[in-house]
Amino acid sequence: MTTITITAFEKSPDRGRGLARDMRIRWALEEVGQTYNVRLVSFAALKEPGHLALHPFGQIPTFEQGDLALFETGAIVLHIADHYQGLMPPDPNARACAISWIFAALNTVEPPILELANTRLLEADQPWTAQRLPLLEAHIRQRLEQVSVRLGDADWLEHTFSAGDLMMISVLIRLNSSGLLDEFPNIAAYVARGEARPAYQRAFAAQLAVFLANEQGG
Ligand code: GTB
Repeated sequence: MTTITITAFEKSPDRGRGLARDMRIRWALEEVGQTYNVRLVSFAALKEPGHLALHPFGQIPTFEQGDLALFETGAIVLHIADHYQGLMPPDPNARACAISWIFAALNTVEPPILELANTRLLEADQPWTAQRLPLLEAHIRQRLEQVSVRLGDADWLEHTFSAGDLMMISVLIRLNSSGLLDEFPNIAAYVARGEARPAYQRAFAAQLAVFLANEQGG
């Protein structure tokens, strides 16, 4: 099988805490047992023609295998799940449900989480921010409540672990340090279940190793 190469930040701003989006791809590849190479990219190189040919928005991650070059984590995880065993139920209806959760994670749950993160990062000193933050947190709470109701006391969103869970947990992990997950114990436990998976642990260690190597190299 042709080698898989993904891209990741040369110096991730999260200092290897697993928040950059290459983590989702690493995790998916670990779940299906596929080895992969990583090409580390600087922030400057992201916007250069070589990388823009792979990713029109000049971002990470990308996925290359033979003639195929993909961008967008949703598309990449879906591709991996469809081509290797371990992330997609074989039944066509169950597959369609798993895909619904990938879209739900990216289209419905992630946007308010990103809005909160961006407001904290980019608008912290703006006069409107103190009033805006509770509103943004309320948007997130609403989504968490809805996911919490659907999840109930199940381990995973649809019977068995799937690419839908991988994407939903990847999105929710961003809230780990916010305190918001503590309000929804079943979601906190769901995220912890995902993080405890050996494939997640291997992926996390691999991306942390990039940061640690950088630290040592100066
Ligand atoms: N919709 C795209 C996808 O899902 O693939 C979004 C890809 C994306 O946002 N990539 C980011 C990127 O390349 C890295 S992950 N940004 C550089 C740019 O746009 O110029 C986002 C990210 C970055 C840093 C942290 N962090 O430090 O905590 C977390 C998440």
